[in-house]
Amino acid sequence: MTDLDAVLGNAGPTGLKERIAAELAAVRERSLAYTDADDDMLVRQHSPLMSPLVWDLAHVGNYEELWVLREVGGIEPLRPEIDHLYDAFKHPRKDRPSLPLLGPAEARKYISGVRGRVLDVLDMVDLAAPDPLRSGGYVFGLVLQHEHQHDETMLATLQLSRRPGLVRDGELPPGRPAAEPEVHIPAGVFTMGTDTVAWAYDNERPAHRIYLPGYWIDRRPVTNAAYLEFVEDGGYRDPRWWLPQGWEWAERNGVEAPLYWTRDGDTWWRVRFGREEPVPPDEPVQHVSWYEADAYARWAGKRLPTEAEWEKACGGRTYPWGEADPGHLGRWANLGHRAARPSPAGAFPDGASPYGVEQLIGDVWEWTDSWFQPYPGYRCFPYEEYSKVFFGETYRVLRGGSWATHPSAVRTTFRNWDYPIRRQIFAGFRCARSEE
Ligand code: AVJ
Ligand code: FE
Repeated sequence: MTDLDAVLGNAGPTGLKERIAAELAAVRERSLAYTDADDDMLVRQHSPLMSPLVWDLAHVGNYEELWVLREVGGIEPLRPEIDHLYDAFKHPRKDRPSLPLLGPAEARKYISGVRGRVLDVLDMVDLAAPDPLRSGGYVFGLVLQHEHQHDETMLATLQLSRRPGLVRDGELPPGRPAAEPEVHIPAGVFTMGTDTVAWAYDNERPAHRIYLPGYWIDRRPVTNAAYLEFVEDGGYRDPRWWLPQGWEWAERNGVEAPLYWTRDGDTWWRVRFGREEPVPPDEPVQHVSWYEADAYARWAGKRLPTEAEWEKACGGRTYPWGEADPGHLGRWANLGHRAARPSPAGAFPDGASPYGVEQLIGDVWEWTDSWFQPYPGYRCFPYEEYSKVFFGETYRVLRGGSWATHPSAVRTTFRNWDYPIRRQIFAGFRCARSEE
């Protein structure tokens, strides 16, 4: 199958344009829902880690203008004087509130003006053109995924704000008792990354063969109940489990449980979008840093999987359950903010990989042991600031997406990354171990 067929399916180029238009409308509805709040809420900085929500809102429109209108459409800048405000490399997040940003009403007007012209470009563009930005609608995949990524960032900001009543919750299927807690993956070669997924990022390419010795991987992400055993066993007070930098980070910041958790007598509570509730035992733990995940794994006599081990456990398909787009049915994974939380362990048996590993996609991003590095044969496209400038031994890779990740913005080859101290993202983990 060529790249183009992979995204066209049976629909042909017109079907692709319709799908893109529908996805653009859906992601914008999402961004507007997360910014449907009073102006003070939108311009305020809720945490030095995050931008004001109104920055994310205008930034997604500015990104769309740069890539679709200017780069592909050849259209002159609409408001060249604001470009620098929304360039993530010009101003660090903590400085963004003091910039002369567009206000909420102005930002909404700006992004809707951009969007109108984007739909004109979509109408005229040849999606079968050889140019890699046009071919298969790549540039539209780029802006769609980008906006969904910022929508997830906005959810993290809304969670940090501790303001109730702003984020919709929903129903999830119940959990199931575990079968065998670990799955054995036999030694052998598998293909990591992709050459064929049409909207894959440069960092997911090229596909390459990797040999892995046999290993065991947890069938499901580590739950709150399991993590609590580590907490109650004094895991946070025992340097044997921690890397020195992680130990120092936890000591300096008084970290003794996942972010948003507090203890009241024998009960642990968490704050979730401004409301307190008891920590649910069966959900995957979330809001832990890489250092905490790594310490838990050592305490448990295991280790974090490498990203190759994580990806191999998916079984070599676009999704663990096969090629079916997760967007249409809620059958395979907890993605796209169906509810504002991870689903209990075992809630998605149909989403298991051919090896029987569950909940790889959705629920919580999973920390891996790997640094964010380029694959052999990596070629930067279409710009260095998405992936290339982040490669090195600074960021750890996360895989699989969370409950907040949209289905169009994740697949088994998708790579996310963050600093090992970060906990505001919707991240948890599963463990692995080598064969004896
Ligand atoms: C892929 C989630 C690490 O949000 O920092 C957004 C994605 N790049 N705008 C981020 C991104 C440019 C990025 N992550
Ligand atoms: Fe961005």
